[in-house]
Amino acid sequence: MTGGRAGAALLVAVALLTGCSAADPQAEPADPDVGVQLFQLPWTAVAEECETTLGPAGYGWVLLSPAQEHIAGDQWWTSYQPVSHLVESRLGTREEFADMTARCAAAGVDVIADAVINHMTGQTAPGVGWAGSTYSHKDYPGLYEESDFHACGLTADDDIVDYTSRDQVQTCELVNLADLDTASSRVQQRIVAHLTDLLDLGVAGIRIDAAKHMAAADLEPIVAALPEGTRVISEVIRSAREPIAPEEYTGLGEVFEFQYARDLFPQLSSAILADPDLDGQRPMHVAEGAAVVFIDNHDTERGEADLTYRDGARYVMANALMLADDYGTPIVYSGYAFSDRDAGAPTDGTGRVTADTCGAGPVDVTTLTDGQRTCVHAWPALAGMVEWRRIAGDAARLPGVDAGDAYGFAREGRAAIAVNPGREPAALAVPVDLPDGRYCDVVASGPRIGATGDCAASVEVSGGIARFELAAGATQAIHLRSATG
Ligand code: ARE
Ligand code: CA
Repeated sequence: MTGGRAGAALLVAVALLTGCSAADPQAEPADPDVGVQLFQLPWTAVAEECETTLGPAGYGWVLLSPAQEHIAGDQWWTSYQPVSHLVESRLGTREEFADMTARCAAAGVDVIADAVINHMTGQTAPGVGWAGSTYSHKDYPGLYEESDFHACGLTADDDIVDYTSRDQVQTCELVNLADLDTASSRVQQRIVAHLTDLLDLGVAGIRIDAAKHMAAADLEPIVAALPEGTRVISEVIRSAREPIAPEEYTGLGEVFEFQYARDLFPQLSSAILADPDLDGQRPMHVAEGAAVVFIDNHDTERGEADLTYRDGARYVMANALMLADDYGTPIVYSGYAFSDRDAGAPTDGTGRVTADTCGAGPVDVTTLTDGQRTCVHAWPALAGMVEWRRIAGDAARLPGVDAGDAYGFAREGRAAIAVNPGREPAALAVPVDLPDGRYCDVVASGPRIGATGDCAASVEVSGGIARFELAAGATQAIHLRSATG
């Protein structure tokens, strides 16, 4: 990370000139860069989270669930079957959407919309959408007609069967979802109109749902038609067995890097952690500036993710390591408890999703009942690590140390973290460039800048060594501004 090294070099130069230690006790938090996915959370509740938890904790952006009109039904995934481009859904009205983006912006939080533009519904029978629009599989009156859709003709029922076939993946139907002919300029114009509408309503950018299922060349003119500075994050699930790679989409903006969590999970389950390549490109990862990294999302928590909200401290550990890293832009995931994969968030008598919000404070994951919000973004440990990351800023990630099952590393002159994924308590000495003293552990205590509450746990630093005492399964993290007294 060249910026990090240059920044660190500058700090050292300043320290030499002023005769201070390299550690700068006045370190100001860097600009927020961490995102949070508030899965299936209504717009009124998102606005409240921006004001009460996200803005104050220093999150920089929030990813929504899709906002457009969708098919009727209770399942969460009805959101991913668009019926029209009206911004009316079980998550809220157009007015509520506009109010949310304004309130989030005022709280310093950008809003990123989830744009479902590869397809319309997967229904075989005609129906009526949430906002009253009628439709059938390949007919959306006033918007799309049969000729606007692909008819791939490559499989028996035009559904994607073989992900090793680029043509199938991009022109056949993903789980029977009517596949738009995204190469057509007529379709592109309608998509651009929808995205422009979302931007006019105040979003800062978009997630492109199912981007793998559209040729990057189809997406290029769409993205080029959006205002300069629009943030674009493509969902392209990496698979070594498939021809379509996330790298094809980095010309459009960022991509979700699915390999990141896949690399981390086996390290945590085996309790053998190792440094990533700290100087070069990480294998099987997109270039650092293009990567949005995450431990889980709404699909992987229902599928491949080893760790989810249910895992409590180990989930915190995974998220803390991600937030402490110097690769990519992290996004934290926050949804609701479920045992049925398809179950939607709780609704009121009218079918609207209820606007549950989170107070600050720890959540006992063992007592969550189905439908209850997990509030992961508000967990003190996560909010504490968001603060830690802002203090670490662009300081270099230093080589890690390990002892038994414990592993830890420092961000030069700013912060240190240690984890113990093993089954026994462990002590770990991490070299840090911090002044001697006691430092509050922000994982146990939450954010410390401006905090008035007690410090729940602390770590001693002396002679350039932070001495962590880690219970089995524990994570501890300290930073320049978490010194006690
Ligand atoms: C639902 C029903 C289906 C039904 C369909 C149409 O479950 O049985 O046929 O409706 O009626 C979500 C849900 C789906 C849901 C769909 C539409 O997950 O269950 O279908 O909404 O309501 C691939 C794609 C990737 C996609 C994942 C899920 O490449 O883009 O599949 N992820 C996004 C969203 C999803 C969403 C959609 C796309 C659709 O995040 O939430 O689906 O808008 C390998 C490949 C991956 C592949 C993966 C799974 O890993 O490399 O590319 O991901 O397998 O197949
Ligand atoms: Ca397609």
